[in-house]
Amino acid sequence: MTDRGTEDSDTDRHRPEFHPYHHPAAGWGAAVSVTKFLAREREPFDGPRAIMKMNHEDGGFDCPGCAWPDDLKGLKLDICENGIKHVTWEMTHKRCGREFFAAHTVSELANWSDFALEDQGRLTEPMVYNPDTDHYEPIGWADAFALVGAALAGLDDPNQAAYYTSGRLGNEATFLYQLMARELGTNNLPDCSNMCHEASGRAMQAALGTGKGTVDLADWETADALFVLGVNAASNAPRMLTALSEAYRRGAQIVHINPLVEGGATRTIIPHDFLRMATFKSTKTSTLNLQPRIGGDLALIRGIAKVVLEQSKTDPKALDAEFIERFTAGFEQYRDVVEATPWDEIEAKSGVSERDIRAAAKIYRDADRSIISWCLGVTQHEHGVDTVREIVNLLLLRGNLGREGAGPSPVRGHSNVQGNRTCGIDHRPTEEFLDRLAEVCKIDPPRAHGLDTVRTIEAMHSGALKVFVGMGGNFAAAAPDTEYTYAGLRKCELTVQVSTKLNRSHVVHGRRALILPCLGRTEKDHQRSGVQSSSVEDSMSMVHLSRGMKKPASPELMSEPAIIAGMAAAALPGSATPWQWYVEDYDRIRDTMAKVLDGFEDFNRRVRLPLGFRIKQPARELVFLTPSGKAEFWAPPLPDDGVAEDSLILATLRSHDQWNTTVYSDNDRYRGVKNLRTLVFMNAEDMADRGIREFDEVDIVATARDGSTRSLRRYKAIPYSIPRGNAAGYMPEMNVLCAIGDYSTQSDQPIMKNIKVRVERSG
Ligand SMILES: Nc1nc2c(c(=O)[nH]1)N[C@H]1C(S)=C(S)[C@@H](COP(=O)(O)OP(=O)(O)OC[C@H]3O[C@@H](n4cnc5c(=O)[nH]c(N)nc54)[C@H](O)[C@@H]3O)O[C@H]1N2
Ligand SMILES: Nc1nc2c(c(=O)[nH]1)N[C@H]1C(S)=C(S)[C@@H](COP(=O)(O)OP(=O)(O)OC[C@H]3O[C@@H](n4cnc5c(=O)[nH]c(N)nc54)[C@H](O)[C@@H]3O)O[C@H]1N2
Ligand SMILES: [Mo]
Repeated sequence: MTDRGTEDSDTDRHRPEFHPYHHPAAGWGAAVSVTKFLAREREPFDGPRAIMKMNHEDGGFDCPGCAWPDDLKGLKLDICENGIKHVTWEMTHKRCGREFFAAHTVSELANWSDFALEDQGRLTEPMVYNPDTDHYEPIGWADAFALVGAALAGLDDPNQAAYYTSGRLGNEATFLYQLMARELGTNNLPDCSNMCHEASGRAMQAALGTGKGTVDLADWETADALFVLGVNAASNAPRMLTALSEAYRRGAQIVHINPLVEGGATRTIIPHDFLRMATFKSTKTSTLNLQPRIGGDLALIRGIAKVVLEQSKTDPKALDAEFIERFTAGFEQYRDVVEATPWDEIEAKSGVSERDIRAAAKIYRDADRSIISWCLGVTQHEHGVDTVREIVNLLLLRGNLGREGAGPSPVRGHSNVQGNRTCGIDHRPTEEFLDRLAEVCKIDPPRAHGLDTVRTIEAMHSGALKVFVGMGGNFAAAAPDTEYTYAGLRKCELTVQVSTKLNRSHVVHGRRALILPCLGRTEKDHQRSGVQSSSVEDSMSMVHLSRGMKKPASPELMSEPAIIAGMAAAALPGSATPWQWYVEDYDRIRDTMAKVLDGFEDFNRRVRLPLGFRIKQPARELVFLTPSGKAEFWAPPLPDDGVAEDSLILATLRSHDQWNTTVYSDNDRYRGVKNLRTLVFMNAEDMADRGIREFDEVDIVATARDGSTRSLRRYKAIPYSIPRGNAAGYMPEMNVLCAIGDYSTQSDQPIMKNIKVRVERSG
């Protein structure tokens, strides 16, 4: 099918298409896509102007998109297509006000698509659900807070409420939010991290005594080898393409490890390099692409380690013996386990040949400095924690830690998801943190661990949870087991959603429900002492200020800190915490944070430095806050997924044109797909075995660990370069297939990249 211009009939224009993509990532395709998007959101002028103010050295707001750091030199305008879409999405001129809610019942809206809901534009005033009319109706802020306060104060036990955070929330609001929950008496702080990088945090905490990566962008600029596992960089961290292509140009080796060869894994036009864009010059972004089977990373890394250990018998420089001796524990045991693992097991479990693994190992051995970077392809598995630990094991073998150009580098998701954890969003807080909080804030925080995302949904069902507060995000759509999660939310006595746009979580709600609309990151936040800034922390632990400069979408909007303070003051009438005083001037919140949080000393001054400041990583200084005081090797067994003959392992992914639960269009440019999301990417031979041809309609039936089944009907099969036995399709639609009980026993993360399915032609 070809593009036949404007005379197409409507059906033709929306007909699904699939043409494998052979162009470099970013560049003109991205520019055209941005232009179309800006036009649709009616933002052709404001959009670009806002973007010029984004990510700048002093002033401007932090891109609300991904958590990839800004260029350290602060000189380049390092923007990307998806960042532009993201900002523009927030700045749309469309409004979703009281007239809209008066015109549609909630039952009607529940039948709308996710796209149609968000497409109504920005929410403008607080709304409360009226069960008698089945409409959302306007409510004043004071009444809304009183309603929340009464519901929370009326609970038999503070643990009957949960406070969800999506990773957009700024640090100051984050701090107030966790303070509110803990002053009320609960650690029920589920967050999007529970579905995202929980495995990374737990693995690195255990191995290195810090839950974060240890490298920064300067390290990316000096590494000799970069290993990128389970990241779709061109779509989800596009500014990483700049780092990859610059690395390639200076001669570094780049190894992509991914069951799919993604858009950014071959060539790119550097997103901000307009001259290269104009001349269509692309740069390579890889030296080696390996396609393991889904879930095969641990075995693959083990294979690389096996080669390194083997070489060390004849080549003493293959290992950094001095580093291992001085800074690590558990090496001998690890070595024994690796040496005892046979190649046929490594090949079978990784899906990669010994020869290819040796090629990757050679790159690793030959590099003086290596960075290993990963995202959801590694974490959303039963063995996510073990796999990240194996990554750390491999780094330790050659002392790739605590020096320039080397170390672990998880690619975080939401723009401030890392800051949320740093500032107290954790359902398993440490005793030291709670002690400091108690001392500085004069509260008596609960010590028992709270509920994470999966446990929150289960508690909704059992009746143990009655109030759900969502601070951003779209819990109903993002969480696993869609029907089960919906039913849980509907059982709540009250659901409160603090949001910028209408989404699924507003129309799948509790007996009573509130929508509290807030300022977005691009907007001016006026408080008593003047215009406020909030701070955020990127993937590489840089903390800096973000200041919105756009006129708010509606005069009724409140900032997130102000909404939290309003709820807290209403729920805690006797509180000694000066909630309103904090909101008048965010410097006051920062002064308190400086006393509670490690690494935030002198916060107000340091955060105003031109590029902000970097939170010290003890592991980077080779200080390991582990029980042994050393970096710990760990020798996990290789996992066995045990898939039945007729089953496939399915991974749920993002398309190029979406932000988590927000879908911008039905296109996925780098995968060559147009006008289609209800698809499943399959290996051509797996299709042939089942008598399935391109675009045939298929049913996908997932079998959970407990034997229960969930299904999606009439999806279209697309032949794709993916290992046999594997399949992939889009989140959030495919959350229907993720059973609530199928979470990792290591991280408690839903295993969203490892769903056992059968695919058959629709009957
Ligand atoms: N534009 C845009 N940017 C985003 C987001 C967005 O939705 N849109 N989301 C943000 C968030 S919250 C996050 S967490 C990140 C997510 O960023 P990614 O982790 O890139 O997100 P996914 O789309 O889930 O893609 C997972 C990648 O892992 C691969 N994969 C799947 N299974 C395996 C496996 O077993 N092994 C390996 N090695 N690879 C595997 C897939 O092929 C895919 O390339 O992006 C952030 N940035
Ligand atoms: N099957 C499957 N499911 C997944 C994943 C997967 O790979 N596969 N990935 C998981 C991951 S990594 C993540 S991070 C989660 C994401 O889960 P969430 O973070 O819960 O979801 P988002 O789609 O990012 O949230 C979008 C909503 O946030 C609101 N919003 C946007 N900006 C703001 C703001 O500035 N303030 C406030 N208060 N609200 C705002 C808008 O109303 C918008 O509708 O999904 C998880 N779910
Ligand atoms: Mo995420």
